[in-house]
Amino acid sequence: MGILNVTPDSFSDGGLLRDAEAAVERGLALAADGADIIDVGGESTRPGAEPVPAEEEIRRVIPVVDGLRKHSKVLISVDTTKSQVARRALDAGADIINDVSALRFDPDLAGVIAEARAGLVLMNMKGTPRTMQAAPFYEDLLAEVRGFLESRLREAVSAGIAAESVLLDPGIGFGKRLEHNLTLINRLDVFADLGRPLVLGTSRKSFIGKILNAPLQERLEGSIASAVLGVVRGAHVLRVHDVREVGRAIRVAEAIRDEEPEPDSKGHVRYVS
Ligand code: 8Y4
Repeated sequence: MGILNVTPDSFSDGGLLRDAEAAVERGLALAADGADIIDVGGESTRPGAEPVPAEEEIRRVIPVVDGLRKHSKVLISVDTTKSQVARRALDAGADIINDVSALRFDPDLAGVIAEARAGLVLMNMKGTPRTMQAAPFYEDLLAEVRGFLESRLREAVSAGIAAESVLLDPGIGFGKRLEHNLTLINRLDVFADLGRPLVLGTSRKSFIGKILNAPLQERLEGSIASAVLGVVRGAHVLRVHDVREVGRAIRVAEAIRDEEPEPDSKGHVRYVS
């Protein structure tokens, strides 16, 4: 899943139409680099970010979904928590809603997704983007995140969304400290029995910056390392900026992981993880 930000801070050169055209070009380049899904996002979810009105999010996102749909069959996901944005995006040909609120912010979102028979990513976040990084605390991190995802999956199914259309995501960086992020990546296996594909978003995030003491532009190696570990631990979809580089690393990692193991002299095979 390639990240396509359409917030003004990330893209704008002033003109609305030219912004949208540049974003479509960027999305097509992500697809050419091997992305199976393009994740279009018009609302900044940075810690403390102000909410964006639905009309503004629609102005940013819909022309880009339109343009991508015209030029490519790539799966399109739209990063939104708002039913009005989702409805317009799905009408324009989007396939998946990537909802960082996991259906907690807009009571009409689940119905819109059910009606369209669209895909849905349910992500864990403690609190809201405004509050999530204020001293996040967990009694039992893995049990809490797993329980959250299980209950949000039930909520989606109650609203008429097929379980088979849902993907789950532990929400790296959303109301988590460094150690929480590392534990969630390392213990992705605890989410396997929820029976749904797992999405992992580590690309360029601040936990990498903290480990490497590196600014945003110098986090590629850390992004690749975390993506590879994530896949080894069971991630199915990686939300990334650097599609070509991460994709090539994952191909090598998967070839190694999937090679037939050579038994020892007693005929035994054991992986030490
Ligand atoms: C540099 C670049 C530093 C990006 C921070 C960031 C996820 C997500 C985001 C995720 C799913 C972000 C919309 C935060 N993260 N959706 N969205 N999973 N499903 N920050 O992990 O990329 S936005």
